[in-house]
Amino acid sequence: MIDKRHKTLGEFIIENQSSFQYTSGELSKLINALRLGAKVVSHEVNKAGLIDILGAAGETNIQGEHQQKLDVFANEKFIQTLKNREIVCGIASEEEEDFISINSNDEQHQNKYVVLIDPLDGSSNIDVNVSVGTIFSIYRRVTPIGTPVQLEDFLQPGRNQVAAGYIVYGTSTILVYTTGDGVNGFTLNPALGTFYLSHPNLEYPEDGKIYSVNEGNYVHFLQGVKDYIKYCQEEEGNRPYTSRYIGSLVSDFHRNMIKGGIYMYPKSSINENGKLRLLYECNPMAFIAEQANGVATGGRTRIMDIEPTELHQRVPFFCGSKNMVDKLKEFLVKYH
Ligand code: AHM
Ligand code: MG
Repeated sequence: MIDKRHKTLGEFIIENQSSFQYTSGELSKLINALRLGAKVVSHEVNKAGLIDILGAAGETNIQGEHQQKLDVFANEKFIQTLKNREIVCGIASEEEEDFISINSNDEQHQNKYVVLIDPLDGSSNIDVNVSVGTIFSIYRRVTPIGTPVQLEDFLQPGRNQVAAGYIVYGTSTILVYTTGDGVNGFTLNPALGTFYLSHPNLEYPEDGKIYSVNEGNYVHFLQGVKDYIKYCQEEEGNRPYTSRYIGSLVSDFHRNMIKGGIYMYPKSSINENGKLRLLYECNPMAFIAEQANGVATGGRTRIMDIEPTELHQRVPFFCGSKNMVDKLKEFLVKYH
């Protein structure tokens, strides 16, 4: 039975529409479209284990197409959903080399938002049944409404974001988002296809006990990061911390936000800018983190203050409970 106290995402969006700064209903429609995309992708991700079996049997889907890789599927579904609903003027995706301008007729040019999306992050985890996720970020265009979008509409610093969110396809599917007024999480009831408000006002604990980093890269890290990792492992006070690393940013982030922790993808001697993408991964996560009383930094600079120079730019990323990130920064400034 459905608990009457739990609002649906649809109800929540309508109730909160008036709190958006420049409300016209457009942003609500846009979040609704992402909600729909999330349900379609969630359904497909849950069938992922069967794809090999279906593929082996030479099965094709309803449109007569062969089974696709899930990241390609997710990319197409989100783009299609946003295009069909005619609510954005441009989309940039981690899966696409260039941005997409939605300009098939004049009316569509009237839309003022652009969406940047990582349709299926952590997709190397799919084959082994580990959680993956979608990350999205929404900006108001900076070029005039009614004209085709330009690169500068996408290359905006993260502090300009109007909304950002992620979907974790985990033991349940959870959609978490912010419009700059706190962070809320909604869990999908797959039987009904409805998201319910399950995590209102999500906030990082100020301190935590979890550190998440790919320690296989330890020898390549800068000395400040190495020292901080050693600090996490020392026996003193509430340390040693627990090490947890799934290798799916959304899942590692989601757990750390709820339990208290720090996520790190530093630069190294083999990846001079780290691995994560500023526009599709770091900025949206940073916006959510800050809205949840957490901190997100590239080391010295606040993630959301970095001026982007290219669509697929990578940056080092450190994010989590305030006290933990502050401590890490103390180690970083000693050397760099
Ligand atoms: P992807 O966009 O190619 O999926 O890569 C991003 C993922 C993140 O989800 C995850 O935190 C990170 O890559 C893991 O990288 P690594 O395997 O180097 O630790
Ligand atoms: Mg990614």
